[in-house]
Amino acid sequence: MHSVNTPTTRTRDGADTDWWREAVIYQIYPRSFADSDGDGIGDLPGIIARLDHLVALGVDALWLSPFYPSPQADAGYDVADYRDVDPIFGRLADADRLITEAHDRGLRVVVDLVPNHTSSAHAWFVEALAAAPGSPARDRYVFRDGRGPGGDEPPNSWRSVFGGPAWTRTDNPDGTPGQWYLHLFDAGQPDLNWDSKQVRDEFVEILRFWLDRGVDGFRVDVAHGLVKQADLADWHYPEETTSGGHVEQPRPPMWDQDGVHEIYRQWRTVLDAYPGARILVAEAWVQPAERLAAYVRPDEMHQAFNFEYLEAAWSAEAQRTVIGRSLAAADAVGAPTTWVLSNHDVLRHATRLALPVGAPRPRGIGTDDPQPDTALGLRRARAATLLMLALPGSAYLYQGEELGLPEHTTLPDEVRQDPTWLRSGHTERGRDGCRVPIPWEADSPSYGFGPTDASWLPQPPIWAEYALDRQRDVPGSTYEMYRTALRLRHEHGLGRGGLRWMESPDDVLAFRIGSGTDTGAETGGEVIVVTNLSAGPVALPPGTELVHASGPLTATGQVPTDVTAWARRRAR
Ligand code: TEU
Repeated sequence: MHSVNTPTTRTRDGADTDWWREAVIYQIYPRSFADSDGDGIGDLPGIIARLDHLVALGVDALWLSPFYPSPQADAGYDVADYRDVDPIFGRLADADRLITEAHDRGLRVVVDLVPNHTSSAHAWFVEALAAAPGSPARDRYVFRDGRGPGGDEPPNSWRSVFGGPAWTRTDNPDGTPGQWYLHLFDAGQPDLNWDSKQVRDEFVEILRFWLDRGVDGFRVDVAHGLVKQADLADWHYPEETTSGGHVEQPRPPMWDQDGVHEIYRQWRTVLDAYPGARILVAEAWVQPAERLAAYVRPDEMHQAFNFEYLEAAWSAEAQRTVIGRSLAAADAVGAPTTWVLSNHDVLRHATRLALPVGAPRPRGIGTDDPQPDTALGLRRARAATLLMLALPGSAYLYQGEELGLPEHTTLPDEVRQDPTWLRSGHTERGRDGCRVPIPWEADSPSYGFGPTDASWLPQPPIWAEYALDRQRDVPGSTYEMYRTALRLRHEHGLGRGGLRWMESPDDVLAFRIGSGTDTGAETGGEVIVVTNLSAGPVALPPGTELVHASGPLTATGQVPTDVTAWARRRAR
């Protein structure tokens, strides 16, 4: 069994079979990365044209959010055809070219797989609606009769993650009211029935379809949701639908059922039959860390997103606890830990970390909400990033965070597209603010996102300040901070070192990390990481010198509040 302290094994031909154990993986949200044709929606040719950015940044792999044919009821997480590319993003040939061009640059490619639900426009669901109750076509989904007189009430009490009931009633072919179908998300995302052998067989074929095209792995959407408790029992903690299990409550009947693991064991055998190391990454909102670790046992998935880390408060105690617990839980099953601060579902961390510690975390922020302190958020985000990139295991970056992008917190409500806004009856603003197309060039139309001014969500004027061309080669810019961090992380083997905590004041995190082997004064060697979450400056440990920092040190060389410093032992 592997341990996080086991160095990466490289095969003799140079192929890195364990690349994923310490990989930095960059999430591309195709709608918002780069638009080649000027329609205001990003696309695969746009991504290809910008691949060199990822090389310059220094990441190992990219993960693409869904680009498959879809009515876009949930920005592509409603898949109508798992084996093609939506015309708004390009053609299947573009996906092939993207994989090849990424590989040519030494970048691995992970695609998104959405197995919990299809789109309501998927051929299977169209067939199911036309078929009779109890028919094999309906058995691929979760159809039930309603409760109450005339079956007018939903079959159970479950709520959709986006708000409203998790059930929608169908019409019979003759127009009379019919059965209800389950959708844990939008009504346009009917849940599949994973007891169906056809469903299981189909997804194995979908895996092979993309593996044959050369992808290096799959990010598995809602990996904790596929199997439901057989009796579909009522559930009386509605808020629980938005997460994957609270420690204090019984396990919800729709999340983290033991039956999901058999599915991933089967998928693992499918992946292992392919050459190279192809990976499965669980998107599973499951806590505590020990239950999440079950998804990454040696015969299941390779990684699981560490949302407990993402959600941890910006305090030394919370950070120290979550780091320790995450490492222990993953190490117990021989998996690498993962770290993530931002993605397309949460407030960008440059904004989130400015919110008061312990305050409820909104899914989105609007014009009439209190506006977070952008400077404080960025300062903490940079400190958090430099802490994260020093931790052992694999790290996920979300497009635009390398520019220090904040959430767009003043989007007009009329332009919001996240189904959450509508389904919550306009009480939850939803996730549009982290999905705004990113800025490349300050003085170009749509800040270089595309050749025209079009942008499917409006970009705020402050985007000019964050544009890549305003940060490239600018010492101290967020972009250069990321680049240097990724280079040093690689040179010092930070992703694969064992973490050793050091004595430090309560509100300061300090640890040693890295290969520790003597690979020369300029490259390699142990790094000492200090993150100051206390109110005043702290000194670097004696006998060390600064290598990198998330912000300037004080005039006397101390680490100020909300700054992370990387140091090394001073050469004698
Ligand atoms: O998200 C699953 C999910 O449950 C959480 O991300 C979260 O509850 C949600 O974002 C509400 O804030 C995945 C995808 O990442 C997300 O974009 C999709 O909308 C969802 O699945 C449905 O496919």
